Amino acid sequence: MFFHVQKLINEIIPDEPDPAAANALQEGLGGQFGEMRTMMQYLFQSFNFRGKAKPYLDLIQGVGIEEISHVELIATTINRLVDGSPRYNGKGIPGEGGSTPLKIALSQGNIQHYLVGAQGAMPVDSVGNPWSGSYVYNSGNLPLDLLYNLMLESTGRLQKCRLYEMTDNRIARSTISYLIVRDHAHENAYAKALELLGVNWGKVLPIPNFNATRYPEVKKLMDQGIHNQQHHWRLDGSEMAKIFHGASPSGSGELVTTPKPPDGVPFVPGDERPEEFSPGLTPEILELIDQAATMGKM
Ligand code: MN3
Repeated sequence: MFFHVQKLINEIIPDEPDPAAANALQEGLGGQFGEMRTMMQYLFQSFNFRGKAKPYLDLIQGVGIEEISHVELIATTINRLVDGSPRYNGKGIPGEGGSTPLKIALSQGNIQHYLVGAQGAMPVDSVGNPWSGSYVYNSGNLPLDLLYNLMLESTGRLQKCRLYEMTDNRIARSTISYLIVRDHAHENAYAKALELLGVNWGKVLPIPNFNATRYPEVKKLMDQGIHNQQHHWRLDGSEMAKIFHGASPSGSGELVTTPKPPDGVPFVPGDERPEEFSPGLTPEILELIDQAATMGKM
């Protein structure tokens, strides 16, 4: 059972739209090593968990629940990057006199962001392949699952560092930097879990083998210790801290399981886009919505 707070897990810094960057970020959402995979992989591993290793279940499930918020964060970031990029901004009637308010779709990013969606994120990768359930690895063997999870986080972080080097748009970078740091935390979590199972992973797999503090936005978050923190999201108590504590396996300091989730920032729905017929509410429909909202107050 899950509860929900209508907030984003981290702040998205405003900047100009950038549809090419939005399309690059689709890899981090719906790609083979993207947030949809981490979310589904850890949730399926926790749904199918067997036996008595409860702290391991709590760790995998806690990270999986955080990943739901990462899917939400990167999808919202893609929205902000693509939304308003045609610069139509409600001037006149869309298409009036044969004008082409969506012309940008023919030359920038992913045409489907304008043609199939209404300037919003899609569950696809950066070349448009739909997200696939076959990306999910859940062998049922705990050490193997943990090893794959570590590989998944490491590859995710690698790709996000490449994304960082592709764009300096602040909308994109605020989320890319946050996800680089959280991937590092999750690498620490799975590496620590393997370490406690007797795997000297640092010798077997020298990952992470690069220091992301050369990226200023990442350094700022690491200075706050966000790469060494993990929250469990549980209202009924969690045994995650039995694993996520002590020295970080990547030598990044002390691991801390926090008693309280991050504060988050308010979620604001996007503006209306008449050139996309979105949300397409006529005055008559709006009146019905107003009526429903008023009734709800009774
Ligand atoms: Mn993630």
